[in-house]
Amino acid sequence: MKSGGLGRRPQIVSSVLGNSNTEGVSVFVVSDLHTDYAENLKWVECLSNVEHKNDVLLVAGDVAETCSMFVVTMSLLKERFEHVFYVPGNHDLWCRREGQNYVDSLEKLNKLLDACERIGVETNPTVIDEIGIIPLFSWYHESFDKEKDITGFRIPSFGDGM
Ligand SMILES: [Mn+2]
Repeated sequence: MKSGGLGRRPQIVSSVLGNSNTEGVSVFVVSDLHTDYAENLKWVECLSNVEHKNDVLLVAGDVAETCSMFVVTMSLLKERFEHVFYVPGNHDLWCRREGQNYVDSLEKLNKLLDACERIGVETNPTVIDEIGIIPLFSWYHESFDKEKDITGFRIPSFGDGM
């Protein structure tokens, strides 16, 4: 097991999918699963076990507040998707429900990244079917965005066709 998640920023690695799916890979994005809530965990459990075997899921933070629920959730997702990517959200790093398990949020972050490695969840830049996926460990505020909104482009809901 590698030590430490911070400072671990390797090169982009090509990834070859071992399938001949002519429809190509679909990339889904989800955030704020908050599976500490039973109904949210149920939603994850109900995601298809067969529909997304070739697909990519980007998990954009706030999976759960405890490491144990994080592992349960990410394992369920990895069983359902060929590739699962993860970037941390603020709730994932909270320690208030972890007892004495972690000195601070940075220690917890390293544990979460180690868990991702064990489960097969990806946290490093990777190319899948010519799509570069670059997980960034940083936070965003809408005030950072000075560009005009993109309009006339419909992104289907995650629940469509699930
Ligand atoms: Mn949230």
